[in-house]
Amino acid sequence: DGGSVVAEKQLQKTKPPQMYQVVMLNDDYTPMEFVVVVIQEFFNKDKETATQIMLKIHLDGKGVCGVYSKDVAATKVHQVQDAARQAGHPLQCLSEPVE
Ligand code: TYC
Repeated sequence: DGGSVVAEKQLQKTKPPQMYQVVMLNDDYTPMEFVVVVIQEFFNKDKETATQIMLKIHLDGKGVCGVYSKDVAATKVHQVQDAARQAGHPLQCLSEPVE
């Protein structure tokens, strides 16, 4: 009946959740190898991919390490910030909505 058509349309209208990209920023002090290890560990990249992302950040000033749901992206940012602080490096990381 009409009610179930409306219910069906409402179900189909449900949007996927907003995704967030985790962006890493360049600086003059954090060692390249540290950035590569962080990208491998927290963003599940192999060494070659992590190296390419690190070099992109180094050359362009910033780069996307991965795209996640809001809460997972926030966790990645905290993991990077904690690792950088513990190692005494100024590495900065943030998350922002995609689009
Ligand atoms: N620019 C740093 C250097 O020359 C390397 C670096 C790359 C730092 C990426 C941060 O997000 C970064 N040692």
